[in-house]
Amino acid sequence: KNGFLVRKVHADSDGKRTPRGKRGWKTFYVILKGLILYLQKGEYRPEKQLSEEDLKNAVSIHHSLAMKASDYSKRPNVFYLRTADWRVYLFQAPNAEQMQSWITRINAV
Ligand code: I3P
Repeated sequence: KNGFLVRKVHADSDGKRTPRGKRGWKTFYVILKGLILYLQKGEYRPEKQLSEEDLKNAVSIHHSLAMKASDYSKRPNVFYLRTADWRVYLFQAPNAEQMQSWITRINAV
């Protein structure tokens, strides 16, 4: 599965609150491949190699949990992703259907 998502980093590993200045929303082209969510910055080109930065942004979704962010009302269609090492991301999907589809796919891994 792939598509555009807007990401906010809420907590770094061990659940430590992500510091100010690193909490902004950023758009990525997201590719779910195996146990990894690849986040590609900029325009999506299938032939493009993942850059070093893209690899740094990649998220392991092994033993992670995705759920609708019902308590977050500033933007619509937002879900949480909590990873095995207690990182927390918010992802905004383009619509409710896409949000549900990402949640289902991530939790099915
Ligand atoms: C963050 C940015 C986010 C905001 C976050 C800010 O600043 O403005 O949009 O989250 O608030 O810290 P920066 O880009 O400098 O990291 P919201 O959009 O959810 O308000 P927060 O620290 O209360 O999460």
